[in-house]
Amino acid sequence: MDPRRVRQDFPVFLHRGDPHPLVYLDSAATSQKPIQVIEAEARFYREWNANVRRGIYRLAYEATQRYEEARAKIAGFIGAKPDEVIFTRGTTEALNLAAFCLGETRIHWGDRILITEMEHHANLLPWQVLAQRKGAELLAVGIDSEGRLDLEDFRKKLNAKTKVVALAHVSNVLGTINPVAEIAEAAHRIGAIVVVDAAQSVPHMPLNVAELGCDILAFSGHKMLGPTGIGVLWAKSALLEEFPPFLVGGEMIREVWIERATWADPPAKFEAGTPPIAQAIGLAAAVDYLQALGMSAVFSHGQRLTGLALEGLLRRDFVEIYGPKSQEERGALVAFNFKGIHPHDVATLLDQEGVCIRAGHHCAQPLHRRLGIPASCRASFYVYNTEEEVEIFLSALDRVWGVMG
Ligand code: C6P
Repeated sequence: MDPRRVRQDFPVFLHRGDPHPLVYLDSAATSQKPIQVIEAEARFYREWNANVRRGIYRLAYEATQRYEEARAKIAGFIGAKPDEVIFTRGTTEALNLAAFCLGETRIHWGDRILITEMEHHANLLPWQVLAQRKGAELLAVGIDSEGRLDLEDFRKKLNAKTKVVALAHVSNVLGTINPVAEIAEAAHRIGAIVVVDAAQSVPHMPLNVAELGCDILAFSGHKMLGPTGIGVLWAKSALLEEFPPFLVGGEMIREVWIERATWADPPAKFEAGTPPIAQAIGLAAAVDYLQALGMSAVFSHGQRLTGLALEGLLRRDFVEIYGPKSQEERGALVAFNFKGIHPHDVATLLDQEGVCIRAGHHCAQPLHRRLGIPASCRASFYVYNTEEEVEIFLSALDRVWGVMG
């Protein structure tokens, strides 16, 4: 995979080259979009725009067909069946849906929900609210000094009362790749449901839900070259049959009376109202784009760049790094701090050189508390980043240290 060739498909790099070429190292927050995705969405509006599942005229039929084709493509990307794929607004909504529905069907007073200390708030707060609503117990599995999941702590906390284990596949701060298959096997032995927040993994690595062994998986379109406003909840058919609807309204019903209603089959049962039609079509174009690059190549490229960044950061003694020190255990991002300097200052000075990184708590406050820091800097990499950009980033860090250190 040649990132220089890939970059040419991303209009933002042509439009934002002044006064510095854009060095975009914040794809973990949201990725840039290739022209193929932008065009696919625009083409829908130009040529097929109609609401789906409603009209009996040809235009509406074609719009519905394109929307369902998008679902099938996205399902195939994660090795799932189309009817198991629910379109949501993003990972956050998908995890809220999962927590709400599991709360209605599986969680009772005194049950245990296990999460981890490295969760994004999107995979913490829905469980926290559910635990409070149901009188369940919410426990977090700890991490070791290098930010790996403490599997001994997991085994200790997993007991017969545990009904749900919810964890990130890849941490958005530590970068740690969690051993989901191993965790799922242990959780399934006691009958718990395994929910995976795959927001930081689906965009970056080949992923198959059957091999991963989870029951529910959530991810966002905008972190994988797709549009904002669309994400996916994948769940096993049996769970989707068992779950009540999350949102209610148009298009998710079979029959409605004033005092009661019956529900459509999944996935429609979970897609109340007009869905994100153009966004689904845009996301399918993003899947086409990633598949043309090859997900193994996407993964290796991310590993190579993050490995270079990690090596460079480890060589600088004014930098503190969070997460595993070896690249094999990480996804395509690295969080760090300059000793004694606020991450906002680092990010602001980098911005003056055209280098975009994220600074803050990255929606993972309990993790930052556990690390003993209020915030961190984070650089993240994707298909359009080059080795040269990693070098620009590292030498910009030296200049920042020269000014601030
Ligand atoms: N993380 C980041 O800069 P949404 O916002 O719903 O598309 O995704 C939420 C989410 C859930 N889980 C993980 C692991 C995530 O990384 C994110 C989004 C962004 O790290 C924005 S805070």
